[in-house]
Amino acid sequence: MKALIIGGAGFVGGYLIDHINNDYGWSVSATKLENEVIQNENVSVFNLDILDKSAVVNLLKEIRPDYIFHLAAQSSVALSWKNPSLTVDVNIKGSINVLDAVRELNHKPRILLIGSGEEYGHILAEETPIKENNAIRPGNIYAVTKACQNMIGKIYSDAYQMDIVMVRAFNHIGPKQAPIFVVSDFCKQVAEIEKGLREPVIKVGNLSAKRDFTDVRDVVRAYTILIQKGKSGETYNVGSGESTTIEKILEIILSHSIEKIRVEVDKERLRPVDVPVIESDISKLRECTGWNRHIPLEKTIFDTLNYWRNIN
Ligand code: A2R
Ligand code: GDD
Repeated sequence: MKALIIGGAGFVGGYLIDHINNDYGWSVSATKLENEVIQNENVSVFNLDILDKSAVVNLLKEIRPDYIFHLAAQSSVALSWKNPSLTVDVNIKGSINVLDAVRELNHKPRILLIGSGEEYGHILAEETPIKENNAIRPGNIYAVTKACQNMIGKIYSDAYQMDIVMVRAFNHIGPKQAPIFVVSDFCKQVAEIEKGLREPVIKVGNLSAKRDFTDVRDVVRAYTILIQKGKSGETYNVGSGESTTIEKILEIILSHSIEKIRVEVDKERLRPVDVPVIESDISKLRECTGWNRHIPLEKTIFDTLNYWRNIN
């Protein structure tokens, strides 16, 4: 099998490359932006900006992958408030370029399109945990772009009989994640406080939100099973099935440190809209793949904190 990971230099990409190399005999190619780095000898690396449609076509013709994991995105909800047009360009136009380039091929690779639990948005109390066939009511620009990607994926699958499996990924976390995301951000701040690099005050945003966190190492296992077993044209939630308040996450992180740390809300970290609860129902994923999380939340948080402690 030939697997191509588009957006391979990102957080999930690194773990996905390692997982395929360690657990599958597939050959792996991965794309990155010109300024990014993929340090792995067991992968063929290509520069690719998905906004350049002809570059996508040429690369796909050269590699002729059997499986395509489409991870490339502007992946931050926070950044999507600040840069909505970039988010729309990369997540919608970029995804159309990938799908349309695949349509032009004379073979039919299977594509895993990675969307987001954020697509559900304003979830009613009785709709939690949320199933794939629930109404979607996106609450921010990022969520809209991922909802669009999902709908466009379904159209390409139905109209052109393309082999597309769609995912709605809930929050995935772990060592090496960019500190623009909450767990990585809080762990980095605590590690810097412990090293005396900042005063003992942790800056936080909205602590009341509940989100569904899964270790990235479990998430990539779900992706590799779904690309083999997922039903074409279908969407699958990938999450833990449980939600936790950001306040609880903070409490766990702080409990691992002996420093006396004061918590301070930073208004800059509050979003214009932050939906209160996003929690997945993962029965469809379980039925299709038999997947279960292996790594408990506390371990992921501890690993992430230690990652930042070991960064010089
Ligand atoms: O924005 P950068 O410089 O971090 O690069 C990201 C890259 N990317 C692109 N690749 C090709 N063409 C573009 N025009 C383009 N714009 C951005 O996609 C980054 O290296 C990668 C996405 O990785 P992360 O931002 O680390 O996201 P993560 O956590 O790996 O999530 C994977 C997927 C995304 O579709 C998320 O929206 C979804 O899972 O949750
Ligand atoms: N980033 C950040 N920083 N978030 C904070 C902070 C802070 O200081 N304080 C509280 N939060 C809250 C946010 O308001 C949000 O409710 C929650 O923590 C999680 O924020 P992020 O970690 O930035 O992730 P996200 O939920 O916006 O998006 C992530 O999950 C999506 C799936 O649900 C990303 O991984 C997306 O790519 C993914 O699609």
